[in-house]
Amino acid sequence: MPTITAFANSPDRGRGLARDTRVRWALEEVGLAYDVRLLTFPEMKEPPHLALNPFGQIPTYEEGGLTLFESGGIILRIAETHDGLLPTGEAARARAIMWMFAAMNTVEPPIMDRSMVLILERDEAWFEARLKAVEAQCRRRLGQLSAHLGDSEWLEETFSAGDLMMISVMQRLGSSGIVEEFPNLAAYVARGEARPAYQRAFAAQYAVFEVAQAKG
Ligand code: GTB
Repeated sequence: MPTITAFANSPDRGRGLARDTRVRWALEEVGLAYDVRLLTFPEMKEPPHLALNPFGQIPTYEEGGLTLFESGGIILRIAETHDGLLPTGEAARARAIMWMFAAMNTVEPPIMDRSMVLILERDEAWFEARLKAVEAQCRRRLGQLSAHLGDSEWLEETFSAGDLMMISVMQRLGSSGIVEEFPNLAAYVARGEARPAYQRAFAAQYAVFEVAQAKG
């Protein structure tokens, strides 16, 4: 059974935005049971965890003698070693992997920029102008994605790790209302979130938040 790491006390307060959720979702999609090792922020910066991830972050993934970090690398490993997240045809498989990279390298950066502006630059004189600029970038990317998706259910013929990653990335826009400006993308995110595997993953990470709350 693989072991993943997650925040003992996630700053997202159980909203499922920390990146262990996407890994949990992938594990649930392929029906692979897993253990979770919860870490405090100080523990993430100590040698035992740095030996797993030199960047001192979660999530990590341990399976037998193999240790991985980076949610994309972990999900690709899960998808490549189990049925359910990548199509069998070579070309379709390559395109599903391409969508994983598109999510992480093309769509996620402006979304992360927006989060960072909101966290780090709120008191700066340029805050409003900068937020407007990064939100314009988010809208540009989502507009392009929306045009591609059209009325399709998923990015390609069948649900894949590419959809899992793309939906996970867009969730970080949260209550900004930006995803809802593109009704087909809002419906796409809702379709992903309605999947039983996602529901189980969300519930599992939420349970961690509830336990942390109870402990105070
Ligand atoms: N590229 C890596 C991956 O995809 O795995 C990035 C991993 C990463 O950013 N990990 C974060 C982390 O460990 C947690 S998920 N941060 C602690 C640190 O760097 O010291 C990112 C995250 C954090 C918080 C929220 N939130 O509060 O809403 C959402 C997402």
